[in-house]
Amino acid sequence: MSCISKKEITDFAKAVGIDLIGFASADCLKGYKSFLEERKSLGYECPIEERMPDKRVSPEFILPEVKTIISVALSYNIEYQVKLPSKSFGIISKSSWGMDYHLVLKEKMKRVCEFVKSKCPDVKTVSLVDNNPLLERAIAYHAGIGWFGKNGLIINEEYGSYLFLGEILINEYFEPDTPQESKCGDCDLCMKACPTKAIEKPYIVNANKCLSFITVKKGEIEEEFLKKLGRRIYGCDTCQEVCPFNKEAKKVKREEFTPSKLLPRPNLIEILNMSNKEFKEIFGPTASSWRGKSVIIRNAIIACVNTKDQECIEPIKKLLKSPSPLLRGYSAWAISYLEERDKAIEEIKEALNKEKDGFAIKMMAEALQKLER
Ligand code: B12
Ligand code: SF4
Ligand code: SF4
Repeated sequence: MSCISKKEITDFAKAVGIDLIGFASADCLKGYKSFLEERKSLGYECPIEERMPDKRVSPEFILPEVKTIISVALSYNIEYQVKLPSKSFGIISKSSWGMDYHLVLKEKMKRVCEFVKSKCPDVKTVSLVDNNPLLERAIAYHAGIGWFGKNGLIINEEYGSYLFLGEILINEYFEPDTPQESKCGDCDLCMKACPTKAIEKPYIVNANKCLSFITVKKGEIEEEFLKKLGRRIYGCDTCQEVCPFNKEAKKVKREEFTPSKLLPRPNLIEILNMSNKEFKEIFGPTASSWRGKSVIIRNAIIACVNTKDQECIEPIKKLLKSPSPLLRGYSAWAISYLEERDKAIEEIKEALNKEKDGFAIKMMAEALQKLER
């Protein structure tokens, strides 16, 4: 393109704090349609993914004149020492520390688009981060940002895999960059470490078994995942924590991702007692709030049971009267594990007598059955 070069865009993007940038052809996703159809037939697709394979591989549905996709990546591998409380704590994935990355990355991409338009006034651009049907990892791979790790994540040799991805669709042609060969080699540490064996084959993640999805799933969680959730309140970092490329990865100083009100290891009792206002203040500015308060508190209840934390009993007893049937149901379930048997039977029976919601009744009845066996 004559009005601006790849180098000028790259230099400007780096100047506004984008760590990695690459260029991919607008049709780089076309070959993935059959892969998506196979994945769907195997039941690996989770409900929060776009269902229509055509939409997933067609940037022209978003910008009809698109010729190039500029892929950008922002590291969230920040310099930060996590303080481990002695007890009653949950775990928040690194991807949700500090400010919501959608906003942080979009702001930087907006500046890149403005810069391009200042040189090329007629150019059309669309910026995307996460909430879009396109296969962002495949775009990053084709733009040479990194390779597909066996855990499914895009890994860059210098920055590792703690990267957020974004794209700028643009109606101008730029020479595509070269994809990188996988450097995973014989390593299979992520596959071994995954608590649910969600990485069913190298590079293939069954999203329905991934704890990251389970922490945002609405409603009831299948029995087989309850213990495996451990202390996780939002997301899962296990397959990245064990990755040798993250051990060596460059750390970044990034104010935006430094934890503020929501700590990486938040106090479970505070989560259980949280009002709507406190939820908005603590979780609202981060990427972990989109599923709402009840899902986060449900996960905290499960973490209390998994860590056999007696201090959780009183706040959980209060949740038996919560307006949320999900929380009333999970409180009864938790009381059957944490409370002394006779007291637990009495408390759950009292709640069950007043209960009208089908889900909560089922959870309470199952908790009683377990105790009276
Ligand atoms: C739905 C979704 C999820 C779901 C499903 C994830 C999954 N693995 O499928 C859940 C909730 C589980 C999830 C979890 C996470 N997610 Co997510 N998620 C998405 C979302 C919205 C769509 C992903 C998707 O469609 N997956 C389905 C499959 C088909 O797509 P894929 O993962 O790209 O699969 C590729 C590979 O399998 C590869 N492939 C297939 N066959 C083969 C064969 C070989 C040999 C090779 C080499 C490759 C290969 O090609 C596929 C097509 O790209 C994207 C944003 C987006 N629009 O893309 C973010 C995104 C993928 N998530 C992201 C993040 C950060 C996470 C978490 C780390 C968050 C956390 N800490 O909890 C975890 C990681 C879990 C994991 N191991 O993948 C980042 C990934 C950044 C990166 N470095 O790769 C993205 C890109 C969001 C963003 N904009 O930054 N996520
Ligand atoms: S995010 Fe957790 S559950 Fe999902 S594949 Fe990685 S280790 Fe497994
Ligand atoms: S842990 Fe090993 S196999 Fe898994 S993504 Fe990292 S290098 Fe690849």
